Amino acid sequence: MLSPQHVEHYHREGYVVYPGFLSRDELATFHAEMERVAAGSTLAHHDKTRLEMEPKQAPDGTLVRRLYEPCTHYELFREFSESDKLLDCVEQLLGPDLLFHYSKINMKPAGIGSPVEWHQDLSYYPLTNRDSVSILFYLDDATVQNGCLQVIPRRHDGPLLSHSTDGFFQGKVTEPVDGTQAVPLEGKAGAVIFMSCMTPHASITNTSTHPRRTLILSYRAADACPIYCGEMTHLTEQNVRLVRGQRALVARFTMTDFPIPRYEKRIASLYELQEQSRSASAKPSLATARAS
Ligand SMILES: O=C(O)CCC(=O)C(=O)O
Repeated sequence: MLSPQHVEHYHREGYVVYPGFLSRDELATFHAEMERVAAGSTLAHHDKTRLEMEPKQAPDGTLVRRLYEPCTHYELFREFSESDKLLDCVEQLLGPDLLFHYSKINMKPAGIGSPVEWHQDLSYYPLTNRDSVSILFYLDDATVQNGCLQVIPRRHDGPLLSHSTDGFFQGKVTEPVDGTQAVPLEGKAGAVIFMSCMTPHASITNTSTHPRRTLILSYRAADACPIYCGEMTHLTEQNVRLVRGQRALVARFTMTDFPIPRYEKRIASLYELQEQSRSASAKPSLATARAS
């Protein structure tokens, strides 16, 4: 369970860190399952429906960038997503009626792990209200050098920042971000970060010799309903499931308007979208993230 101080910190700052949530045994089991899932994948030959490879490696390179939807595809992670230990914390933040929304594992391999530019998660999946939390479990010790998460505190109650250029969604903030406000969240393996879907966050390239693997799950209040049924929403909603309480009979609206994420080309992952945007503009906003 979260302490009252944790809950207060989450609502005030837009995030809270809880060290030691996962035991050594849980970490070892997660690592083994991830290795099983990634085994045999190369840049040239891998299952694109299940994982994404780091692009800057030889065709026979085996460095995975992301495992898609572990809590949908693999029993171990699915059970974890429905565990009381985790859902009790989510209920403290979002209330009794909860939907599992999506999950992923970002691998950030040593020496190459791709950067993530500033973004707010809600920009990707507009909902009728903001009661949505992203939960990041560090599966390795995370430091600034291997690309720990960085957040801008106290921005979750404000408006959504612009994530589009010329009307097309870029998957990242497209207005200036004051990187001096960034707080790097270093933590030991097993730590968890609960973060509002409106908190701007980023992480730099992993230039260290240690991987920074992170399991990410998102939950939302049952009455936070999608307000735009684009292709990405359609795909993601197939994995949405009630994990606690009751389904909502009424959608709760707390926003009067919300930008539609319109993709210029086909839908793409965060990494691909941000890469496309960087090559189009050659001006990464990540340069403003704190690197030391
Ligand atoms: O892996 C990270 O550092 C951040 C991940 C993230 O923000 C995302 O995948 O949406």
